[in-house]
Amino acid sequence: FDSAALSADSPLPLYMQLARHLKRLISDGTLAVEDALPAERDLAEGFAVSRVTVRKAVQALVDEGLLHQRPRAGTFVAKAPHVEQPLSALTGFSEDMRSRGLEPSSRWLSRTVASASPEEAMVLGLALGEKVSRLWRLRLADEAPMAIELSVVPARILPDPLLVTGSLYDVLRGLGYPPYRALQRLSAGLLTTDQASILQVPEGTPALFIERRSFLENGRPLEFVRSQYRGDAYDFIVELNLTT
Ligand code: 16G
Repeated sequence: FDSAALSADSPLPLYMQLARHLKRLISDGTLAVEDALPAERDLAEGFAVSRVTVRKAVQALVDEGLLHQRPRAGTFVAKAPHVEQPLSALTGFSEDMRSRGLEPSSRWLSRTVASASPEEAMVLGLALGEKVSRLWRLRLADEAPMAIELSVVPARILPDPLLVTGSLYDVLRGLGYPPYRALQRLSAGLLTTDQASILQVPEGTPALFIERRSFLENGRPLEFVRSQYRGDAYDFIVELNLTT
């Protein structure tokens, strides 16, 4: 225990400082998935704080899905849900998670309307200077971070990212622009320090990088997505057929 990690002079309440410190121990791998957290009493002594402070810090991380409690067994570092994702159907994250009984949610990393970059203009078939809505989101399942996703949609289709409070695909369908077809590229990579900290996994954790381009039924581009999926949380399943 590093009681110097907490400071009574900080404007941040002690329980939040402790929660932040425990989070760091999880994200740098000191506390691994399924490791038991030391007993409340030991944490309180080790960090020189009250048991109430420990309880509040632990509860905050339970609420965030980083820890889970098993009655009479203790508190453990939570595993991300493991998802088997077929690659044959054009579905969105929210519907994928719901169909597995997991509750989808998102945290905004940023949202902007801006002129398309040259790359975005080329991919989305836009004139230079045309506007796009950019939605950069952390996607979670039952509060566990699963993927980081940057979706870019022409602003004449989605004029304002603020229209999206839950599922992007639901909003696009509601606006009369249902995704009809998509091309997807999967590649393996290592997460950068920033990506790892957003996904709350140790730096250098393997990930799947997925790019998706979706199209409308008339063939016009609808979205361009770049995402980083946790390698430990996903298996992608493909059906193979004999070609004749
Ligand atoms: C999926 C799609 C992404 C799409 C999102 C919509 C992949 C690799 N990506 O994550 O392209 O924007 O679903 O999800 O599958 P939503 O409807 O929950 O916002």
